Amino acid sequence: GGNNGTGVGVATKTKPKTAKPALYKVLMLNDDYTPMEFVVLTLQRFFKMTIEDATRVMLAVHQRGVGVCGIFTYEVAETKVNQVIDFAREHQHPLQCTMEKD
Ligand code: TYC
Repeated sequence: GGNNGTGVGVATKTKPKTAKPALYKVLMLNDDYTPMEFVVLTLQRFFKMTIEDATRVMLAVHQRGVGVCGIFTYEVAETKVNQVIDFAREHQHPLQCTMEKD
């Protein structure tokens, strides 16, 4: 609030800045064995993608080797990576997922 040495206050307000959290990309990795349909299902389930967006991301990963599923805070990204890896393992697919600082 303003008070320029006069003792007279001016009602100003500046927002106290809170540090923005670091963000992390969750990356899906290609492999030769996981069925395309399972990758699409995984992207829909854990990243709330439509079937159209999930298919686009899956095909990009299939063609380029890696693709971004989303960008999250550390804890959310870590949870999603673990959910994907657990889901794939349960279905005996080698699908892998990782995270990197954005
Ligand atoms: N390459 C796999 C196949 O041909 C499909 C696939 C796509 C696997 C994306 C993993 O992250 C992945 N069946």
